[in-house]
Amino acid sequence: MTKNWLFIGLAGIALIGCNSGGDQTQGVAATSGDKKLVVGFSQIGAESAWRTANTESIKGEAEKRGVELKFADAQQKQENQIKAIKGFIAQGVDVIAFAPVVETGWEPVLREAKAANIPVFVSDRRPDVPEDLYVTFIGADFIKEGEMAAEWAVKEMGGKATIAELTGTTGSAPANDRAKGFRNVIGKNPDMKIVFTQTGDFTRSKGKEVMEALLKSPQGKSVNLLYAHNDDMALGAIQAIEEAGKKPGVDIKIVSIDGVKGAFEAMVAGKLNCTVECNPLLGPFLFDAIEKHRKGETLPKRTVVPDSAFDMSQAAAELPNRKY
Ligand code: GZL
Repeated sequence: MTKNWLFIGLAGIALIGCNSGGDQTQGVAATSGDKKLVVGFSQIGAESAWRTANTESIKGEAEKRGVELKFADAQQKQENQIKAIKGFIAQGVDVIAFAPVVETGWEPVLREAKAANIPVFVSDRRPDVPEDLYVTFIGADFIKEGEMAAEWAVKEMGGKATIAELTGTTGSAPANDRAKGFRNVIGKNPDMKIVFTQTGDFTRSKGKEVMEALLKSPQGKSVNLLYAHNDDMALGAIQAIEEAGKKPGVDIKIVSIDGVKGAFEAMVAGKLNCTVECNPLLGPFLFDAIEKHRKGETLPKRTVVPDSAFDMSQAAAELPNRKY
């Protein structure tokens, strides 16, 4: 089966003007006549700076386009997301969008949305369901992000390192794929050895806690490179490394993913060495896709938002440009 993927630049898709509301074939605007477009959005939670920026982008774009947004925060629990989606179906929203906290367990509720003839748009993370259950999936290529992190690490460490890995939420697409991508590259370098891997659930507090325990263990003594699946866990680990009397960014080099402002500030301070950007500002992409769909256009099943990597040497110049 050919993959119908679309790579879009960060400028996003040009907004296409729409007309009347309601009829999915004639094209609709976010507001038309007396009825606002109603979108139910199930968000994962508020676990990281990335997620906060993602939420602000979704909410801001809905407001800008006059969309009535029903927003539900699931506190990182899948059962809360499923409950929210069922609620959106019961309320008869026009569109459902969600960021699946983990990959599996979505098929029954998405079949209910399909039976109710409510189109579903996937934002940020991939669900493991048949493609006919959603219109399109908009998000980054997490495997590529893992590969970019590893390519930087191999170069920085001269192909030899003892690596600790802080993984994201167990079962989530970013955790699965960032681990896979990292190993795609590390696997080609026998002296790059991953000796420890544990989840920090994408949070700063858990990242600190896990790193504290590692540094107290015999294994921790030999670690000279940390790979964190997101910046928040890396920032927590930096605190733990300092409290253990070691220099983050020097004694233990650190590469992470997201590209949030805190990571750039840590790089300027010499405590973080590289971050791979993962753009959270998905609001414009999502609402462009919804409007194109309602205009009757066929969308690609996959819209990849591209990423780039930034190291310590670029941090000071890039920091003022950061939007999140
Ligand atoms: C990635 C996103 C991840 C971020 C984390 O697209 O799903 O979830 O990397 C966030 O910061 O918690």
